[in-house]
Amino acid sequence: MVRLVLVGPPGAGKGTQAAVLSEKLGVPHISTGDLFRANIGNQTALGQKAKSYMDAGELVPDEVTNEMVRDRLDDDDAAKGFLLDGYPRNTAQADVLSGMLGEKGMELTAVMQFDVPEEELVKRMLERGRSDDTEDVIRRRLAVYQSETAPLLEYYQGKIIKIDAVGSVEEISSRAMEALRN
Ligand code: B4P
Repeated sequence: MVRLVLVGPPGAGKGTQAAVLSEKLGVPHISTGDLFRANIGNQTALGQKAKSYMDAGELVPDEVTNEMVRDRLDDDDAAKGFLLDGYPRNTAQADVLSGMLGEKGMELTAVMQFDVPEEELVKRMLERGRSDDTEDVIRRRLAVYQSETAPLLEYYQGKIIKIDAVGSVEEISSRAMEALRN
């Protein structure tokens, strides 16, 4: 049973690798970014709340994010393990996650850190061109990562598996699978 958290700066390829790894590991891929974008697409109240934050490169408020994840982890398929992509994104969310898992008698297997130099991140996001991939918003998201998300690396000390996430998608997923086996 694998319960994995993927951490890395915006554009590091968390979503790309999560899709591959969830297939290989046979566990659901739970992406807060994708859940928000689906809510925006469906014009739900949650989507309306999230949109202005995402467009500005800020984190969506914790209450909204935590409740959305709690609902998703209550789904039956998450009982067999999961890959959390983009959550938690700060230590307050990590505390909430730890509480949610504790209530279910679960623990994280590991936290996978995707390591990519900043120039490469900016290049990937500008090429992708999602609506929040403009130069100004990218800079803001990178700054938010440094101040809010990077402290998770300390928080999860002892559980971190660091992956060199430069290379082809296949090379990186092989590195990740190899690291998980060890
Ligand atoms: P996310 O949807 O999580 O997006 P991301 O961090 O920008 O991207 P990711 O690392 O998944 O990169 P991807 O695989 O797409 O977040 C978006 C926003 O949602 C946040 O800014 C925030 O507002 C909000 N949000 C999400 N979670 C939240 C939370 N927990 N709390 C509060 N707010 C939250 O890859 C990027 C690009 O690189 C793609 O174009 C891809 O094709 C390319 N790529 C991937 N791998 C590559 C490789 N090996 N080589 C070259 N290119 C590659």
